[in-house]
Amino acid sequence: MLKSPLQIARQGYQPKMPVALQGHVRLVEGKATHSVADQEEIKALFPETYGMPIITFEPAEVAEKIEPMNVGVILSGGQAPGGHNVICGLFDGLKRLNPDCKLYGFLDGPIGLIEGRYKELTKEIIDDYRNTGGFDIIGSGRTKLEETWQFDNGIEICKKLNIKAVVIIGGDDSNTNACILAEYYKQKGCGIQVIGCPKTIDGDLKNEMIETSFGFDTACKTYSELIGNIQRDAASAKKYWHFIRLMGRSASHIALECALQSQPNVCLISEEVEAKNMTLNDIVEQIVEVIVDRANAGLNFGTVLIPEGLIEFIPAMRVLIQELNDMLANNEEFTSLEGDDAKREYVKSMLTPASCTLYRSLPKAIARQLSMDRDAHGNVQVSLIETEQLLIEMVAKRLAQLKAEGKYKGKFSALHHFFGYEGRCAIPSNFDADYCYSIGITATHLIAAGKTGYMALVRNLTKPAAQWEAAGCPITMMFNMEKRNGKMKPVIQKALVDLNGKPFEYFKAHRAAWADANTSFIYPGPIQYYGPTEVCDQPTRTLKLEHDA
Ligand code: FBP
Repeated sequence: MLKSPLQIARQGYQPKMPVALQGHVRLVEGKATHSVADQEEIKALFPETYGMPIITFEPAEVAEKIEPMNVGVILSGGQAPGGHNVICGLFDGLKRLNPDCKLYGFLDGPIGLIEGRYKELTKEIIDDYRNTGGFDIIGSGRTKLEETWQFDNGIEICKKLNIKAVVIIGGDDSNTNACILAEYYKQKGCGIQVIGCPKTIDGDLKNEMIETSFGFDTACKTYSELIGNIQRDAASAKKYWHFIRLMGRSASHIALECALQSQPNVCLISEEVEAKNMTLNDIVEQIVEVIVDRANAGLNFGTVLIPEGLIEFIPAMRVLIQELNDMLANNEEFTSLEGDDAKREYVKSMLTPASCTLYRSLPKAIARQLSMDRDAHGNVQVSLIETEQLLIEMVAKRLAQLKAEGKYKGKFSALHHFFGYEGRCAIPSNFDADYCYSIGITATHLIAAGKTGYMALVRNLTKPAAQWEAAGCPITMMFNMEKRNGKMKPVIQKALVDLNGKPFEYFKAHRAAWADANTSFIYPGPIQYYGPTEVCDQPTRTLKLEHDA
């Protein structure tokens, strides 16, 4: 396979690691833990895995004698830079413990475990994927691992391959299910351990224990580079407003981090939109105000960042989307209708009056996207809704009105962009390469110590990698009870942008200056892999602000 010079150079990169993981390792058990909320319910649901201690790691003088063991690994959900390095860390960690250990990858996500599809990950395969982006080493998928028959299928394949532990690399849902699986296997006494690892570019898997999910760093740096390039073009040509939608299914962490890195003229934060109970028109007014002010100073250009999940955080839109979800779930009458017009009329006739008015006010293309694009679970797929186009259309309309009233004299020419898939498989930054490799090594030590129902973590991430701290955290500790599909379920709470948190506070204190006629764009440039540490190894602004670093 042909490789670029950078690919070849990165294959030889040795990830930096916390001191505690560099040689022989000793596990230290802390005090018993409890879940963040709903302790009694969660304890009852997880009798075997509730209350376990947090585990930390210390350098040891001598190696523990470890019998050869086989481990299986699964990549779950959307791609995130660094996933391959978790697997490389697992492989190297296992071989260090005992060269006869084996690592198996289950193919295409959790379905690989359920259907018994796997491949052994040999040194040749692993070496080819060191420090690379993507999940293509074994593939990923979104099948939910939640039914007992699936768990039982897992036992069969693990017994066949003599697998002692399964490592699940995924987001909040996948780690929740990893814990349910761990509990099930422990209750059954089948001897299979389950360890989770925190992945998602969205950055919404974080809490007291998880400082950041892997992939967020690289994805945000990739998008910020592109935003910076666009901003320089905008400032050079002086004729376009760029509306840029950024991935992040629900939370706006990516948009916020990109704003902190690039200082656009406007950045919308879905969590604020919801907290202020804003309507679509309020959002349009907010953007229009900045455009008019800049036009008054002769600046008919700028950038607007829009989080992917925005549409679902506008309270009235949320109600409309919920009505559509309920209406369209397994609706054969709707599916059998021919043509967009018939479908549109059907939808209008079924909505409540308020939602119908909102639906009718939307551009037809957006209304169609809202009513047609559903995922396998019957939910609207936000990554397919072109919110940036919707806002451009509405802003243009409003500016035309203001022009007619003599209140706007500028020229509005807008271009739209969506950055998501561009960043999910980027070559991992040094931060993600180092972080993920250390997570993989941590997971091997947890497995060797017989732990199950734990998440492999690395903390103290604003410090140089040598000072990072590896840990194992019982997943039950992160649980609370939430209503899902009408039933109360134990889940890891999704972390939305905290409107009282330091990253948002900083943004709030500076956004007026960034909107201002004096352009304050920052041009972050591409991720650097080689060079001074202040250029190559820095964590995100979010992480630094959250930890006063
Ligand atoms: P995960 O939560 O699985 O990490 O995926 C996140 C994400 O990249 C979102 O940002 C985006 O909305 C979604 O996946 C896109 O999903 P798909 O890959 O199925 O198009």
